[in-house]
Amino acid sequence: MKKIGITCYPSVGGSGIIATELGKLLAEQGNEIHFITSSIPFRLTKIHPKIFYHEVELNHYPVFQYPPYDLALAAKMAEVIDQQKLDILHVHYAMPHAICAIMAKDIADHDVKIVTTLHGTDITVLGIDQTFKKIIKYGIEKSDAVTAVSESLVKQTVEMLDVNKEITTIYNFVNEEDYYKQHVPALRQQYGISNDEKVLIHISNFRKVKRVQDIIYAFKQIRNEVKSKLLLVGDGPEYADMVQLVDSLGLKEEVRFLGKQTNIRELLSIADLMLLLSEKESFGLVLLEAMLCGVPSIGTNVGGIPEVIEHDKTGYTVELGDIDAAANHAIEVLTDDQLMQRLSDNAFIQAKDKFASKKIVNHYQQLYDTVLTTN
Ligand code: GMT
Repeated sequence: MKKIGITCYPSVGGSGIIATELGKLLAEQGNEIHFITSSIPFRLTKIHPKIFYHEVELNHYPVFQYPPYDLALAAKMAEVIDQQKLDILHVHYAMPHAICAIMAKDIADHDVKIVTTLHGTDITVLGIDQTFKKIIKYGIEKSDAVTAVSESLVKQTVEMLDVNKEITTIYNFVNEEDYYKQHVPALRQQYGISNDEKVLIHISNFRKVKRVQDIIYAFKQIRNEVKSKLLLVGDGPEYADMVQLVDSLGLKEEVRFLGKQTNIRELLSIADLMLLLSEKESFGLVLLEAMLCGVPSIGTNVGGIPEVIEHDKTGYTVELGDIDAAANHAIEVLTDDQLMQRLSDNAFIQAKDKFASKKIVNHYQQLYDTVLTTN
């Protein structure tokens, strides 16, 4: 049994989901888990006797223009390391979490090992900024072990930051108990989807990198050939522009904007095909969620996406911005039942095998063991 501290961004997002689900599964294996976060991670909904939550409090002192989150987090981490005698502090996101963890390790009296998991945006977005480059590199190099969620992210981190540190790829996972195909015919009706219509789905935070407009343009072509509806799930900076684009293309009746939703499993259960045409994506957790529900995907040949979607086996990958290719593959899949069945079966098998939660959690456990037995 180990005592493991976990820090992540607790609000909605793939990294927060991974950190929380990892904590839950590690607790089920008998470890004691201490979440050190600014609010309760949104997926931490059930009480577990081996899971504890330590809140990082942000006080507004008049001398500070902004509350110092980083310092408050480092101080809380040091307090929890000493009080709980943590063996491992596993932080998700190098910036600022790895740096805070290193500071906390220096402040604390009890010895702790720092494991940092890179999720993508901390490198691909923040790493471009010269101001942060050195501090992210420092956080990575001073960690006792570093993991990244895809081979592509490892490569990118080494190239962009010139880091002198071994980075282990540990893929993301999804708890198989939460994602499976459900029979929900009423939901189709509620969204006005008729029996002869196919359903395409996109789920994201509607940031620019997700290129939601490419999905809408591809859908316009798909809709010309296949009777279908597009479900756009999520919210973010591009949302209003996307609503306008759908209006201007005359697709208001065919495209449903659902906003943020919690019951993704049910929505995936009525979907035939997932679209993720991002320009940056270290992994694309939604692809894996879809695969477990037997939904194949069309994604861009970008970042970690080709490690998740196996071209012509579990879906298709297309070049960034190649809307025609995305639409053509979608039309091919949606009009060929045999092809659809093959991709759907393969996607499900791949999710259960290559990305099995048990396998991934064991990989993290092995890494913790290695870190604890080496200086
Ligand atoms: O996609 C985002 O903008 C959110 C971000 C996050 O912090 O959750 O996602 C990143 O981490 C996920 C979990 O590892 C990955 O599945 C996403 O691909 C990655 N996003 C990007 O690389 C843009």
